[in-house]
Amino acid sequence: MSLVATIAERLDNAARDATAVPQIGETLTLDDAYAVQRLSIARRLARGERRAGIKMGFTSRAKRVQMGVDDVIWGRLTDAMRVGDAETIALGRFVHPRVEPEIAFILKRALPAHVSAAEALGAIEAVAPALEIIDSRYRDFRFSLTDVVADNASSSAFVLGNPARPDFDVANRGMILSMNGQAMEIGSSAAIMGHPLRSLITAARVAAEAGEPLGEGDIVLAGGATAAIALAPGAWIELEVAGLGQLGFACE
Ligand code: OOG
Ligand code: MG
Repeated sequence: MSLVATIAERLDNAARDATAVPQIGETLTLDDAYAVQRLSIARRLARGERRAGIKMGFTSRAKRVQMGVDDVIWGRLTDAMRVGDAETIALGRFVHPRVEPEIAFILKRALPAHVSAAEALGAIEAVAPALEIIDSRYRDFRFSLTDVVADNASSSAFVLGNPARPDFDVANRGMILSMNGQAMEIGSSAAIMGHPLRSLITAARVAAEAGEPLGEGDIVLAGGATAAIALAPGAWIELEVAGLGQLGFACE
């Protein structure tokens, strides 16, 4: 088995068994790291999961500062990662889960690599407030850029709130992430590349360049607007996005 395939298997197993693994250690190029990610997701697809879209990472300064990584990255979403609004999530399926506030786009048609803001807007079926549960498979939630890319950008689960009309203006919307009724992180959708639509335009490019262009029905998570917070059993998480509504989940 090639090195890339060996690492993909190790990370896929770590995610399945919710056990932390050491950082990769070998020097991988960024292309190698994305190849690991593609192979690890291919293992999930072979088990029957289906592609659901992509997630963008480190699109806000708050996230880059929290994790010490300076580049925008992306990962793949599958249907098995989706959790319904207001559900209870068993934290035993994760290593050390955190949650962060996001904006999601749901697409009604395909997007090529290079699109204008108007073209990107025209492909949106709906926008929704969203929560992403990230769960690095690396010990202590510490990683390099290539480590986190190989580990599918820490993606583990996501929750979408009620979808709003596609022309809802997602620019500069207040976002409040609370735990047990207390505001923990307060931010704005403007933290996401200045405007979440920029993240969608970038998502179109990276997905097309990877040979998996965005298509009808795909979900795109634009990236955390604030730092992520750690989850604990018994916690009740809620996100309110001004004008767009709220969503949440309970942890057990
Ligand atoms: C990597 C994932 C980053 C985001 O929204 O910025 C991300 C991590 O923080 O572990 O999902
Ligand atoms: Mg995220």
